[in-house]
Amino acid sequence: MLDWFSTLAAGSELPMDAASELQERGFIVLPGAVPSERMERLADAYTAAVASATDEDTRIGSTSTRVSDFVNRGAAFDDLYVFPPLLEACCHVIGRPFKLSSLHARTLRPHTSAQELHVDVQRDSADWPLLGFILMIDEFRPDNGATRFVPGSHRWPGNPEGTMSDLRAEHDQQVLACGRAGSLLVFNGSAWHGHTENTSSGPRRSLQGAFIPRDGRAATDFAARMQPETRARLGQLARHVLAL
Ligand SMILES: O=C(O)CCC(=O)C(=O)O
Repeated sequence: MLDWFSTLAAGSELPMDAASELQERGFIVLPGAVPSERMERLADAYTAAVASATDEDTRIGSTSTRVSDFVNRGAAFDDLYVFPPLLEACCHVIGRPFKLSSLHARTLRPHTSAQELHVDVQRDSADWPLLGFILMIDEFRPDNGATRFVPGSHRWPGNPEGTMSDLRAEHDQQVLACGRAGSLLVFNGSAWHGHTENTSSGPRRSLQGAFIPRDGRAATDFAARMQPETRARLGQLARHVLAL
């Protein structure tokens, strides 16, 4: 059997400066992960997939609408979770064999408040370390809810809830992860983060997911949900990443 982890870890698709920034600051933005000429089609596919999802797969929260399982919503989304720089980032952050835990759409609606600063996983969980990623379907800007991060916080022993009295308040070290549509935000799930206020009149659309250690418990059971048409087009690497 192929040793996928060693093969991926030996790759050189993630520039060295990006790898060290991810290690030091806990997040990076990779511009042009999806070339601008492909973004209109991808955004159209996103809108169609969100519109046709069942109520069961759709969660309407206070700021965002989420639709689960973008592994099974069309070929337009296939490249994202096997994007080589993303898988190399997993090797750096997770450090051992990993799998996809979730891949969902998140539309942050216009005129919504900031999310609480949080981490995605507790250190004593089987799902730690977690590597999160967000593909910007729309540009992420200061006025439309760009994700904020507290650089270096993935190395701190505490969590925001143990440290801050108002988790929605600005943190004095926070920075915004802005980028053009098609940029890929990659982050260590222990970094303190959350979306900011969307004061604009437009939605901020994104595809978001997470990778976890292979022996962790995936948020989505991709094996159980696998559609025959998806299975038919999956390559070996995708099958491995989905733990099929
Ligand atoms: O949408 C964002 O900018 C961040 C989302 C996030 O942190 C989460 O859903 O846990």
